[in-house]
Amino acid sequence: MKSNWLLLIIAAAIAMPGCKMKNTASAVSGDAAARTYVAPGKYDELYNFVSGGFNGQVSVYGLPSGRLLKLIPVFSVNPENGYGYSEESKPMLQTSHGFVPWDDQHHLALSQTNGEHDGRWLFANANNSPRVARIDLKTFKTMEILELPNSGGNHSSPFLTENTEYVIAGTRFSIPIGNQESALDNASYKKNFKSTASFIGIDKNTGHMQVSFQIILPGMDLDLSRAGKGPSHGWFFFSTYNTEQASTLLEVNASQKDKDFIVAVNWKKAEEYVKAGKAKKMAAGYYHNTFNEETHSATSEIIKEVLTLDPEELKDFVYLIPCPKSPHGCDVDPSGEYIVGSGKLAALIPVFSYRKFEKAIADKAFEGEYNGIPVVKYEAALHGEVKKPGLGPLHTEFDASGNAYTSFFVSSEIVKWNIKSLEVLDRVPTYYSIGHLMVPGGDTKKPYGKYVVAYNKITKDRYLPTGPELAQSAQLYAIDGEKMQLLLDFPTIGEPHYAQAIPAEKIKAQSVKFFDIAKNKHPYLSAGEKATKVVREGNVVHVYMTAIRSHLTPDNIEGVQVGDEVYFHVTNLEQDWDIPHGFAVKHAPNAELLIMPGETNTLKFVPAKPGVYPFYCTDFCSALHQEMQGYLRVSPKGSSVPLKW
Ligand code: K7E
Ligand code: RUQ
Ligand code: CUA
Repeated sequence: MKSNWLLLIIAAAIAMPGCKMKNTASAVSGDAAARTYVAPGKYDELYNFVSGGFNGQVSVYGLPSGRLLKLIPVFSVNPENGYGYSEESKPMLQTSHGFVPWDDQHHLALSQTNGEHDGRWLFANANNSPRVARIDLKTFKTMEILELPNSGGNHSSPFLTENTEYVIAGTRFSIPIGNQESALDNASYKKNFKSTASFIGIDKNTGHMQVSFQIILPGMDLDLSRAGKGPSHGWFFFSTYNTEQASTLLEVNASQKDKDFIVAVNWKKAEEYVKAGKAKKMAAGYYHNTFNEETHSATSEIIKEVLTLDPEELKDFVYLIPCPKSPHGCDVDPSGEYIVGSGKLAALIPVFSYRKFEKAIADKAFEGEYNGIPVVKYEAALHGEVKKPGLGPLHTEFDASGNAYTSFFVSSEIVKWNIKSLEVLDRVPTYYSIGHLMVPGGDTKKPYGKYVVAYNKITKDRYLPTGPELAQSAQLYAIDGEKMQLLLDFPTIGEPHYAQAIPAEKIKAQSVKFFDIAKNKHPYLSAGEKATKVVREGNVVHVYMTAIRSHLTPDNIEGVQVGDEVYFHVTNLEQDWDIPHGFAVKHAPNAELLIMPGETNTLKFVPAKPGVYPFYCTDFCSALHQEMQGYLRVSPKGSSVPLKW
């Protein structure tokens, strides 16, 4: 019965009038449904973490079902769980330019040990206000956000080294260092504008981030990057565009050169320079925000300086490899030997060999210098070119059998090719216009293979129409056969760029179910109902409140006056999985709180008018959920009504 039903759907799709892409339905074969169907109550095989683009958040899907499991707020506020609204989470979004509750989130990186995903942390970049975040995969919570100094746009980020020694972040927009004002002509650009590559050291045990050093590069735009691995461990590769160093990127201006560069950085050598005291201290002022697991609260620290390295002075640790026309993706294969550049305007894909590159440096096979940095001869570092693969190559991922998968924006397809032979093996259309693509584990030494997911820029007619504004889209393809096979479409939250996926086993067992209230060190904790109270300190009122099925304590509060700063510190006393309580106060603009079992969260409210303000639990938690409510009496300023609860 089930398969007949499916055939009907497929037949209907083919017959659909106005279905412009004839391939759409025929590209899906009969077993696609069986391969993506995860029965109710069954778990998916993989977690898929997907960047949210200009939504600023990260979403988590199950694969192969494409089911949305969770939205993790990172660089955007999220009313659903109070991120960015609660007093505890607000410091996470502080920057040297104030509270920035939005960003453009492009890339994700799962932490690695020995070149394999270890399931500990997920790093995310903010492109606009340069920041890097760390999400803990035990709680799926954003635990840390580090602002980056001397960065004009944190696009080439976060990409990490084989053992998560560093998370690397490269500037997309060159800017004058220190961000002083400058005229915007080509001469000023060449003189004042620089790009930076930040090497963010990661603490092995805690995951804590700090800017270990920055490399100040000439004013070209760093676009994407990857760390070397295996033989190329110790190196890091960035793609660049606008090596003309033009202040305007009108095509004539910035793409006049036949080739831009891949920037190869020997970070082991950079480390030595830093150890030898050769880095320069530069004044800075950037935010480092961390969420403390014991107090369940975030704090901000301002860091005053940064160490910088200049490759025009310190030699032999930065080299350039010519790469045809406006390279975008810069990807290293699982063996660590091949580096794939993707020129957006090039009709071929150059593949470089690490061994040849190494030899070229040893032999000084340079074609010249660029701003004092040696440029290796193209042919000397080249393994070969994939000829006429498609139009507009963007990104490349790898399987475990020596094949590469490249996304082509202009021709809207995924092309599979062999890394050694450079032969094109297969191509499938994407609906429509793919940006990134992802093979689970495709950036590691051991790809899990099996699927490739396309993250598309244009959705058009793929789903029921929802007016001019449509959800963005991902597509799942099987790659375990000789030919790629389209299995599934699923909508995404925000614009998906890069994504990561990891087998569920690596995360599932360690997932925290609730917080141990005995370990809660929040300064305004109420460890039980007896500990609840209301305390006035001048015009600040602290309400120590508890929530447990099915009441809030205290539930009637009097003696608060107009203009008081009222802080409701609500502790969820439950010690059971999936029993959160919510909290909202009538007219309080700070959205709501969602308090997990064992946690304390704070909502700030400054009443502007006298009256009676109901408050209540917003999350349906028990049969008597509706009864979880209370009243706040607000009297005029100077009133003699005493504090009472
Ligand atoms: Cu190609 Cu920002 Cu990674 Cu998007 S970038 S597609
Ligand atoms: S109540 S179950 Cu408002 Cu009907 Cu929600
Ligand atoms: Cu607590 Cu609803």
